[in-house]
Amino acid sequence: MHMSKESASRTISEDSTISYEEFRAEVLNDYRIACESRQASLLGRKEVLTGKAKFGIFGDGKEVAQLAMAKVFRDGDFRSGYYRDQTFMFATGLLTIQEFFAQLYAHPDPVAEPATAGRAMNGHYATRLLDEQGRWKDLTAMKNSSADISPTGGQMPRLLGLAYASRLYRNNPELNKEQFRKFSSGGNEVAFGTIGDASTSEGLFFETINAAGVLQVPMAVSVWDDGYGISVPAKYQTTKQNISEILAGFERTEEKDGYFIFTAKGWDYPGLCEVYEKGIAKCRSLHVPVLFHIQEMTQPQGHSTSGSHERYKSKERLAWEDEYDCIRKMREWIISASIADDAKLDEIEAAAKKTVGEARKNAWDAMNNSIRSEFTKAKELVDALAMQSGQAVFINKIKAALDKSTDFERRDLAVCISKILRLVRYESSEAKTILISWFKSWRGQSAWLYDSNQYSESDEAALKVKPVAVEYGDEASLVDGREVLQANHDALLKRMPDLLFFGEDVGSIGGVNQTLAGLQAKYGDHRVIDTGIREATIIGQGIGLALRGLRPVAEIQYLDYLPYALQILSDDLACLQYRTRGGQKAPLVISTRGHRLEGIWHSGSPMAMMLGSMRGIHVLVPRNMTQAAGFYNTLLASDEPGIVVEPLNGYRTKEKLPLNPGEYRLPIGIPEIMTTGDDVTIVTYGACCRIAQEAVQQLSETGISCELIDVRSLLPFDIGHSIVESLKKTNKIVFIDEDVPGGATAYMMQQVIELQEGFRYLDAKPVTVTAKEHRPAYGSDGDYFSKPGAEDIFEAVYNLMHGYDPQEFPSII
Ligand SMILES: Cc1ncc(C[n+]2csc(CCOP(=O)(O)OP(=O)(O)O)c2C)c(N)n1
Repeated sequence: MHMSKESASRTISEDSTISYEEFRAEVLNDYRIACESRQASLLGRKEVLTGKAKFGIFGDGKEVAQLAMAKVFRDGDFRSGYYRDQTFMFATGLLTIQEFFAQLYAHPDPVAEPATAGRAMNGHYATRLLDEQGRWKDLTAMKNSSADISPTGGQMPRLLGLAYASRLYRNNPELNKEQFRKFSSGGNEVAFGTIGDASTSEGLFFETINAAGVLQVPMAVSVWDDGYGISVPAKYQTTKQNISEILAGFERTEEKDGYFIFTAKGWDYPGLCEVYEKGIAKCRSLHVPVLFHIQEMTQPQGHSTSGSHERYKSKERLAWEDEYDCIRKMREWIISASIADDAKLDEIEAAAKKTVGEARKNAWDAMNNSIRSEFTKAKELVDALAMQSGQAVFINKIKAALDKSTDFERRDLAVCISKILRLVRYESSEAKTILISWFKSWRGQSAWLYDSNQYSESDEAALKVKPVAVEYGDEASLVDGREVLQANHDALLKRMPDLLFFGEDVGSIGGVNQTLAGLQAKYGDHRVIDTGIREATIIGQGIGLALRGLRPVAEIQYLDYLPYALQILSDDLACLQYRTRGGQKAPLVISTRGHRLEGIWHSGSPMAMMLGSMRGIHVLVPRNMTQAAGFYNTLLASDEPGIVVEPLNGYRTKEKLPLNPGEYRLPIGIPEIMTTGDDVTIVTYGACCRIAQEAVQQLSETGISCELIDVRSLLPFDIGHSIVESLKKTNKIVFIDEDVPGGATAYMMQQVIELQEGFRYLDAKPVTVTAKEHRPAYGSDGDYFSKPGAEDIFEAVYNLMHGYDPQEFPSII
């Protein structure tokens, strides 16, 4: 490739006013970063193959395009990408080489490994958006990366929201206020996405591409195309084996909105710089989505350390990859453009090798030094114990294993000490007491490295939100439940300029149950918004908005459709605080409705599905709309995500209209005793409360007194352990819901019987009453024979009493 120095300098730099010397320095600096990144990949693989690290996945073969992308990435911008992006992270200054190795070694210290603190495998990038107290930093003053996840394509839904936030910040004048300055500078931020060519086969990719085209947001997606998804070539992945060709229908025309689509070769440094400069300028100024299809990329070391690509790539392909290696091509171009000679480039390469070697060593030493002192202390205490023990020979044998250990895993230490303490279980000595005390405290601290930040630990944590009582006038009017929510949301929208509701049918008609009726007309279509039918990206949209400081309420029309979004809820939202060790948060509120309708896909109460996959998101199950509103208000006063399952049969049920909508806050994790009683404790939630109430009435007619408890919130569950207090009185307990057998009732039972030690107070076996295993059948009879009704509850409780006192309660059937 030949080009003049002048045209080269114009092409490479966003700033065409720079001198030739500055241009040359920029090119050589890029070359240095590319070489360092390649060395990091090569050395990283060695570390895995020699057993120092467990697994490695690297960005070799993708370096040059990422240098070009980094040039147009500005403060305030966000990345949502995947495991190949190390060069971009180095080039933008978001990752040091030492941090790269710290992650490879899983160093559990957020200072050494700021992205995940040793919690995610290598190649999972993130920047810390929060300060030590969990408060937002000024995101406009730094470059940002949302936290990567492993499932391919999973970065796409969040990317949509990151881009959509710019649109809102630019177009909503109410957001042009001091309190939002740290999140956006007039909506000028671009959200950069990266994805492998094979991962574009995922539905999430297409759903996101379509949604961003509809919304016209500043989203720049780069497809790194190396022709394979692990071993499977493009012909099995992509129609026509060409993602930009098949996305051509999305391209913008004179008449219609759409995408700007660019293609470039992954080894063509000046060409890449040119397309990124051009594409991002349009994306940023016009708020138009842009697709960069970067072709002819390579993978010099194969997919990951788990296999070798010689198994599935032909000799010809391997030879081509060698010839078209992007760094080799960049070097050829530098020489042909007379920017530097061989000697200069050799010098840069040699220096890169040295720099990376040193950074690796520093990362390794830092990791080991942090544990070494703990080993030394433990060995001292074990020696002291051996001196005072009859088991010295055996103790020393176990300790010898510790002495031999060179890779200093805390796990090894924990195993050894546990075994030693078992040996001396019949002895007592001062040394033993000291060792036990040290061990307990050390084990607690070590566990904390991995068992913290599941939920917010900031002052705004949902559990710290102060409750506010609901207020009623002397003659509060009775209204439909949906009006209670509508009044609440109206008050919230008025008070919170950063709040927005969006989902299917949410905007123009105000929701399928009219809980937002009239509010779009009142607050505008940038506050109360219709979306396409696309549950996964509705959630992604919410995550991205929340990451950029807005307060989104994303609606999933019915709980039965949550599974479309479940992967993103589980893999992205629920573990965000955890996987960044408190470095990021996305306080997204999800609104949905469930229970008590009829039919296989319109009646679900798959609570165990949620409980098993959404730890990290509060799961709230109000029994009426006043409670639901109280939960929305609490969540929106906190910095945590939560889902509110409104009871579907409650929208037309009459409730009193509160005087303080948008203000009252219901505490989470606090059950409510609905009826007091002495014989049996009944624990339930949501729509089942009403059915249980009916059964309680019928049971009272047979002389059985029930204490009915509405748990109100499943995650967290009864944080004050109040249910066991009821059990102490009744000594009998029944758990009821309409999930599958062994579903959420089993979860509640575990919480009360095991965690709250309820087993101590039982006079009879604990009972669960649930729906059947099959999905609920349609029609009133189908419903009756599929889900628990008042008769089922009556029977279960009565039989329990019969077992306890057959004389007083003779069997009925
Ligand atoms: C949902 C999901 N399915 C499968 C995998 C396993 N997996 C990891 S990477 C990968 C190939 C991805 O190929 P591509 O998108 O082309 O990216 P490349 O690694 O080539 O850069 C697969 C199948 C995964 N991580 N997530």
